Amino acid sequence: MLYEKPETFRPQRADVLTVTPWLAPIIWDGSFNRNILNAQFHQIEVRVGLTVFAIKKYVMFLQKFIETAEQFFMVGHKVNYYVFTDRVGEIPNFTLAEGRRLVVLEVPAYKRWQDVTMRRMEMIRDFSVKKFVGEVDYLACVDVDMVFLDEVGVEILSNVFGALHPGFFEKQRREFTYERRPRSSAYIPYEKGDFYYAGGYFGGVIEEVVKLTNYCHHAMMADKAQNMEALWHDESYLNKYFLSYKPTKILSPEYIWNNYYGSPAVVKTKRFLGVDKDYQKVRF
Ligand code: 48C
Repeated sequence: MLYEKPETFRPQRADVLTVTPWLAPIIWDGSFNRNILNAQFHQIEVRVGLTVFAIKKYVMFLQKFIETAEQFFMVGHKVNYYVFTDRVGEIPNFTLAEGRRLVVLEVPAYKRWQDVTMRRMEMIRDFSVKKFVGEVDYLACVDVDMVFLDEVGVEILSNVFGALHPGFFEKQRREFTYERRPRSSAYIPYEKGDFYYAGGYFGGVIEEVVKLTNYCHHAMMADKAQNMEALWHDESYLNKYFLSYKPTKILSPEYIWNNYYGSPAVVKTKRFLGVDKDYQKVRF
């Protein structure tokens, strides 16, 4: 394989931070060579799981999610789509490329949408231990009301990774919508915090995903026991986790974008985009 020599005095991106103070890479377009990475991950025959929850009305997002994932997510590698749903009969039939399969996991639907989103942590933890650990090497855990528009490949893989929230990557820490009530398990004071991570995108090796989801679930249950629920639900608990247990890789907002935030030049490609939806129609 031939490629340009990496140049000591020519950083790949001069406009954005591409490594954190704890030496975790921040993945921006132009800062990596996917051909080299694909060769590395093909060598180890990597197996990647993608978890997605399609509970109640959100089953409507699955068609486009899977169709576009087939075009852009880990193309050429082994992928298991793990679809958690209460509506098994409503999951469309998909013809998937070689080495890829879709596994439907029936789970109960919570009444409140806050509980639906928060209980994902508990469910991902439980299925990781009893199923995923034997089937895949890495997991990516994402929202379903999304579509893939560009390549999302093995460049995202690391021991434990998160993604910069598109609404906060240009902001200061005191502007982050962390949970600010000291009584909550998700509490982060104004003088702390590295980044604001999106709740709809995290992952890593199974062992690390189990630690992350278990921590977040227990933190939620501790708040629930004192009748509290963090400001942004699972996203608040995820941000608390990543403050103490820092991600080993961080994905730029290219990996979880929403057009509500326009098209800043620094975001050269919107790889994974939130689907505009009428919340009234889907949040019963
Ligand atoms: O599957 C559902 N059904 C619901 O009724 C509410 C939430 N969800 C899951 O939680 C979906 O996977 C959503 O993507 C996720 C919560 N995230 C969102 O609703 C927006 N992306 C913020």
